[in-house]
Amino acid sequence: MKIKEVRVIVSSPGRNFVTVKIITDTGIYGLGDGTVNGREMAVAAYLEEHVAPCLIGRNAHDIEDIWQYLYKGVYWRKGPITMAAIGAVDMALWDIKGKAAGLPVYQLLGGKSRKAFTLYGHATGNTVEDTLENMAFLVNQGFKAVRLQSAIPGLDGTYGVLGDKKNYFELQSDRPLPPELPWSTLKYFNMIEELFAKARERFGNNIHLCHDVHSRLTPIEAGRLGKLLEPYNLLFLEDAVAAENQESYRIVRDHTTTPQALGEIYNTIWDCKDLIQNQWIDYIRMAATHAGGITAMRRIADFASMYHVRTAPHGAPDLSPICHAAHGHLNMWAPNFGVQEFVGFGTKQSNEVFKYDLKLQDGMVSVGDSPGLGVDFDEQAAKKYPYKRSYLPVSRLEDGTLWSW
Ligand code: GCO
Ligand code: MG
Repeated sequence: MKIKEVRVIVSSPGRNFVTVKIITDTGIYGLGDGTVNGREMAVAAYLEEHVAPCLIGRNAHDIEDIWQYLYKGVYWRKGPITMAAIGAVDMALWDIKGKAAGLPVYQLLGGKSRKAFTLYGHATGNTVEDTLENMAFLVNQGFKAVRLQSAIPGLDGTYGVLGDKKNYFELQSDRPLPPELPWSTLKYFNMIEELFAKARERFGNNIHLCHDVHSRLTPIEAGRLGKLLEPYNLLFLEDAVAAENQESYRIVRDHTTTPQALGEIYNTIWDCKDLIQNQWIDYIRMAATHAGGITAMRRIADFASMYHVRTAPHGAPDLSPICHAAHGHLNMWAPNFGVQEFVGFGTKQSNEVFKYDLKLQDGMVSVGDSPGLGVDFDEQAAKKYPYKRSYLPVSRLEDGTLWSW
């Protein structure tokens, strides 16, 4: 089954997505997601100019060989753009293999390990009360785990919480340049305990709670935060510290029993190797798009399972429904699956463009039996939504110092 054509489509049905369509000489095609938020055109150029010509004529069944060819074979390993390009191609090839076999991808991975997979939804708000109201909305729908984020009093704008009624900064667009948001660790510490204390008071102990710090703390501050939140029994604290230096997590681990989750910006298994091997983290949050596809995610999950680390794939709306579907298949299979982040399958606009075979019920998702990834992409509909330049915000301390986002 030879690869005949590789199409790269950048569209913006609500937000930008990079979609790869690999067409074979049998007529079977596969779809992949290569979206890197705020750097979409770099992936598109990488794919069109450097990757697509090398794929034409290859056997679409040779997923592993193509993966190695695009990773080792280019000399320049790793990096978000390279790995997103590999991720998109890899997903599309698994989609093709599944369609050719007449089987959903989770069957090719080894079959179902569970009936459905558990989600954590997002509750955010401008006040603790608002956040808890949004949490009530999710709890009433049957969600078993919720991530809580609340605006920080005294700071104008907080990560994941917008004043202008849109729920998430990820849905912003039409901004000429990156917006800037202030950060104060002191003010953050002054509010954070109340959020979790009130959530436990109102919703009791039978629901999982998570929180994303977005890499704003130093290791010792993260240790302190973990300790402060221990009474509220979090499922995990996410991205407490930026961990280019994986050793930092030894300090966090030494100071708290609050479980740690990490990995949404990682590209390869090497980025999380020490964290996993030393058992400094509990959940690995890498995404199929950014980590190099299903082939890489499978390897990472197996490696993590040796060290009691579970998977919790990134599920932000800046991944396209194709990546969410890839996670669905991985989550059905992975024996060490933990939880899946969920911010909806898509918007009204993106649902015009992407189709997927996933069913949400009671805070869990089941994956249908469609062959391959069970996704489709309407190229005509996508044409209505051309690419729009868009950026993530930048974070600064109140004195203007650039801070981790
Ligand atoms: C999450 C993430 C997102 C990211 C976004 C960046 O946990 O869902 O932190 O909110 O910030 O995906 O592009
Ligand atoms: Mg995050």
